[in-house]
Amino acid sequence: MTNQNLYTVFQQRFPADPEAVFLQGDRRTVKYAAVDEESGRFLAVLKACGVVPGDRVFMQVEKSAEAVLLYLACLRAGAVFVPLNTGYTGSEIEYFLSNTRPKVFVCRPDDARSIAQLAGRAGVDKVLSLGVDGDGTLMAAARRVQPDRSVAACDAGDLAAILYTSGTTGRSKGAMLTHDNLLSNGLVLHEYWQWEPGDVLLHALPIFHVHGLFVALHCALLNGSRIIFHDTFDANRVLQDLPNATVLMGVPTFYVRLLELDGFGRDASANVRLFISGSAPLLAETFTAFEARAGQPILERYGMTEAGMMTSNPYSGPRVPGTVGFALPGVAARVADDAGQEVERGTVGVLEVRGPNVFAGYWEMPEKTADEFRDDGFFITGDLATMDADGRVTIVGRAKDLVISGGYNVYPKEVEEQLDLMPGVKESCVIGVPDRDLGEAVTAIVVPDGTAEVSLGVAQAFLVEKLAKFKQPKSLIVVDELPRNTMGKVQKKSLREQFGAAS
Ligand code: MCA
Ligand code: AMP
Repeated sequence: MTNQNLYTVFQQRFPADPEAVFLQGDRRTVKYAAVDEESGRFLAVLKACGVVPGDRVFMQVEKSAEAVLLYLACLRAGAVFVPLNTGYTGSEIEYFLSNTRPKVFVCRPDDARSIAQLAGRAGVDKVLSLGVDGDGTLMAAARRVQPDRSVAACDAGDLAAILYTSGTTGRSKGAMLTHDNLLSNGLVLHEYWQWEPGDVLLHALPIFHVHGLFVALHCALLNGSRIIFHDTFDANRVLQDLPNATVLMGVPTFYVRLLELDGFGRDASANVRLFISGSAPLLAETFTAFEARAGQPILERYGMTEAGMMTSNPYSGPRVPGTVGFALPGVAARVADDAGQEVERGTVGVLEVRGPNVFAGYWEMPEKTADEFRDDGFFITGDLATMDADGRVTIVGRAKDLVISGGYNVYPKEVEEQLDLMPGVKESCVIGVPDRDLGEAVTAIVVPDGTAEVSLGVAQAFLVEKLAKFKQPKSLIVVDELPRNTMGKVQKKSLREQFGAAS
């Protein structure tokens, strides 16, 4: 049996040219010829820490070429890579530690002390640090070891990564992704988006979520492409580098911000053959304005942590604004009613999918996993959609209570639970209101109990240690009471209507 480790497929596609560039980062450039050796040093350090196949490795570090090489080292070790949003706070990390119990935690140098304390309490004693300037204990150890040349033998169903995703119950769940989930999706996208020799990817997404870590990196790796690697998204810097790139992947906010720049237009985009958007709905007005300015339409696709990419507008055929295109090859999609029965074409239902892209379940949560699958293996996305006679899918809303802010998911329940603990708050409700820049902005609606002052500033200060910044309310509205239906359930729809004017 051949080794099903995803890294072996990347390795086979590394360009033969010794000068071929893999990552052209903000501080350094990594050639493809150096990837085996550099990731091999990290691999040797991981092994010296006792990492064996199946062990979890946490990474919460700033974006850097080294962070990518660490991901590749984890694949090679057969370890399960667990990337954490750099915005997560101590209390969020504490939960992840107790949930998936890593063998090693790689953190930012500045966090080394606090993470060591949290990790120690969870029985995790191997904490390494990795900074953006080649600093930290991981780099120091990597310089001292000989590169390990091995790639662990894996089956297709072995776990490659766990990505945390929140849920309507408030607690995060670890979505288990296998080598085959990642490889099958990468290969399909590579072909569907017609990657070609010479393609250069402009990468300005974070690398702790599916979009930046898997969709973007894997397509480029499978193509042996050069990646212009920006540490953070800055529209001006993207504009500067567009003439050197052929593909850009981003969340809708990227495109909204590019359109705000006078210098953005046909000339700047002339070398780019593909602008891809996903992670949140792309407004039709953004699509139209972009096409008029850039002279080419954005290609919108649709995905989810648990299922990678599921649908995409076509590369060659019409890209229709407001739609997310067709089920990708190998992915079966249906729009179904509450019982999982396909509804008539054009009717709204919940989108369900099945295919090699669909995850292996939530880490140690068999009931939660079972809740989200039908008996015939279809995964229930929780997104409301329609499918036309040709199979084109339009996402029309969400059955799950979710706010997407700048491409980051925020589950209102998690924020409400914290706000309800705040002095002066009787009860709270969190909704997303339309926001020109972020798509939706987290908004808190609070009923005070009169015992303490309640304001946006007070709430943000109260939440600072508890919730990542992107989950915190951008505005706070005080009301006398929350609207409820006869069953006593808060009517979020009516709050959205009342307070949902675009900002
Ligand atoms: C940053 N902040 C945010 C967000 N990002 N607040 C709410 N929502 C956000 N998305 C905070 C910052 O901490 C900062 O706080 C303040 O808001 C202003 O930051 P700003 O400079 O405007 O933000 P930025 O640094 O420019 O970031 C905006 C961004 C970024 C570029 C849109 O959020 C981003 O890269 N989003 C991509 C997310 C992503 O990759 N999603 C994919 C998930 P302060 O000033 O107080 O410090 S994967 C997925 O969804 C599926 C699988 C799929 O289909 O792809
Ligand atoms: P995540 O859990 O972070 O992977 O986010 C997945 C969710 O993002 C999906 O369930 C959708 O609600 C949303 N999403 C991703 N891409 C799109 C898109 N192109 N249009 C609308 N919603 C999207």
